[in-house]
Amino acid sequence: MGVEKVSVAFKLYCLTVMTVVAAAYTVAMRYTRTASSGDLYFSTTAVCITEVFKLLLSTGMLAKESGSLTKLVSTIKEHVFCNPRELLKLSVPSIVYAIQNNMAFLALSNLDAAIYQVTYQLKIPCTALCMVLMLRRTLSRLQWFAIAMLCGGVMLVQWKPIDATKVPVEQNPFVGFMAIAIAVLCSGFAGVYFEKVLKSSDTSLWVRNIQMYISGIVITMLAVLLNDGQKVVEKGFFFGYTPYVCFVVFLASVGGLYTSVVVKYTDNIMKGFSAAAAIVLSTVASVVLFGLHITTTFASGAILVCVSIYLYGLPKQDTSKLSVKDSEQEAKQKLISV
Ligand code: NCC
Repeated sequence: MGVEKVSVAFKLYCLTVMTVVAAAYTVAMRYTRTASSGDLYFSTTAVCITEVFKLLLSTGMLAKESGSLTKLVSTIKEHVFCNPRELLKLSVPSIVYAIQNNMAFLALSNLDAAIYQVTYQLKIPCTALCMVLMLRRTLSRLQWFAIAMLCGGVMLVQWKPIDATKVPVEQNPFVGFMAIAIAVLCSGFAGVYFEKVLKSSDTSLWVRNIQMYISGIVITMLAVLLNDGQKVVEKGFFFGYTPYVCFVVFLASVGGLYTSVVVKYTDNIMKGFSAAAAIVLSTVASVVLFGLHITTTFASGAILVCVSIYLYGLPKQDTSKLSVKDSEQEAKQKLISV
C-alpha cells in the first residue's frame, strides 16, 4: 500500500499546474457568470459535462498505465462493472464534490472572485480538522498554529480592493457566503475521504477516479434535471455555451485531475500549503519578470505564509518531549497505585 515514489520536481510541477489552473478557473467562471448579456448557460450542465470529461481523461490515463487494450478492459471490468461495493464507496465523495462544485458556481454568481478566493481559504483549517478526525492524524499545537497562520497569510496574499462600480445589482452576498460555507465543508470532507480510500489499497488512482466520476455523472445529471430540467428541455443542454464556458469546463477537468495527482503524492494539508506557496512564488515571479507592484498586504501575507510553512515543517519535538514526560508520569502513577 506504499505510495509510489516520484521526484520532488514532478510534485512541484503538479502543484504549480493545479494552483495556476485553480486561479484561472475562478476568474474565468466568475466572468462567464456575470459578463453574459442574457443567454446565461445552466451551471448544472457545466458541472455535469466536467465529470464526463474527467471520466474520459482518466480512462485515457488508465489505458496508458495498463499498456494494452485487453488489460484496460479487464481492469475496468474487474473494478467498475463487477465491483458495485467500491462504486458505492466512491459515490460518497462524488455526491459531496457535486454539491461543492455547484456551490462554487452559486457563490461566484453572487460574490466577487477576490472575495470568494479569500473566504474559500477557510478550507485549510477545515481540511486539517477532517484529517485529524477521519485519518487519525495527529497535529501538534505548533502545527495547528501554523495552519491558522497559513490561512490568514493566503487571505492577505489574495486580498484585493473591490471595485464597487463593477458589482452587478442582482447579486446576493448572503447566498454567496452561505454557498462558500457549504463548499468549504464539502472540500475538507470529500478531499480527506478520497485520500483515505486511495491510500488504503493499491488500486490505481485512475481506477479510483473512474469509479468516482461514474457516480459523479449520475449525480450531476440528477442535479441538472431537478434544478434546470424544464429549461434544459426547452432550450437545450448546451444553451448559452460560449468558447469561454468551454474553457471553464476544460479548466475544471484538468484542475480536478491534477488535484487527484497532488493528493496521491502528497496529502490534503500539503495541498493547502503548497498551493499557498505557489501563489506567493508566482506573484514574486511576476514582480521580477513583469515589474508587478507589490502591496503591503501582499508582503505581510507572504511573510505569514513562509513562516507558517517553516513552523509546520518543524519536527514535532516539543510535543514528543511532552508525551514522553506524560507517559513517564503515567507509568510512575501506575507503579505507585500498584
Ligand atoms: O476546492 P478543492 O480544490 O478541494 O476541490 C477539489 C476539486 O477537485 C476535483 N477532484 C478532486 C479529487 C479527484 N480525485 N478528482 C477531482 O476531479 C473536485 O471535483 C473539485 O472540483 C483547492 O484546494 O483550492 C482546490 O480548488 C479547486 C477550485 O478552485 C475550487 O473548488 C473553487 O471552485 C481547484 N479546482 C480547479 O481548479 C478545477 C483544485 O484544483 C484545487
